[in-house]
Amino acid sequence: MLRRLLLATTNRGKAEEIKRVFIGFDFELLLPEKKLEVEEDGKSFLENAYIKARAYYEFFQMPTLAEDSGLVVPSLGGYPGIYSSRFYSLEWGGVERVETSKDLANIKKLLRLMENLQDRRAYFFTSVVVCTGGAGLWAEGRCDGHIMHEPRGHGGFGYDPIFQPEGYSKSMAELEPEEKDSISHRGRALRKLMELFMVLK
Ligand code: ITT
Repeated sequence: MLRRLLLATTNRGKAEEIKRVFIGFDFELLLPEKKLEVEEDGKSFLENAYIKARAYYEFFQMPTLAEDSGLVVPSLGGYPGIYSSRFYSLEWGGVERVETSKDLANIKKLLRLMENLQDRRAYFFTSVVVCTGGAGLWAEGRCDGHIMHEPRGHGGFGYDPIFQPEGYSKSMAELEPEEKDSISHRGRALRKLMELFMVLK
């Protein structure tokens, strides 16, 4: 049975990665025809993923998958964290002007704030939620690594050019797409979700 799932995201990088992990499984993934203005005012990735999934489910009335993710840097007190996509615009750490793209402004701000930091450990985290109204499923994934001193590579999106995954001498943006999926927070969370789908089939 082919199951339809709405992907509640406006981030193309995310959507591509989610679609890749679903290849070979019996799902038809749909993107929303309309972007909803959802206030992501939760205090955790999980809360925000649920807020998005619920809002899209209620509007489109179909099973919806949403995810909330970000980069956590413990030596910066957990920032950018749940503010990862709009880190450049936060008063915290000083507002960074967007010259070419928001992703680059985020990277520039993070490198500026970490210029003199020895402890460069960081991790990507994601919470994925599937909402069907009366019930939901969720899974989480994490990918550990370090923040590099300058950007490298052109793959992926967001902070990938400055994130060096543990055990690699390349940035996340230098990995092949399937290689990123095999170790990424998103790939890990989605594979756990698949296990749940299989068990509950
Ligand atoms: P939607 O809410 O529409 O899904 P968004 O980009 O606003 O899109 P989030 O609020 O979850 O989504 O923010 C995620 C941000 O975290 C994203 O914009 C990147 O800056 C960063 N991020 C998440 N996963 C990443 C990855 O795999 N590689 C690099 N950066 C990532």
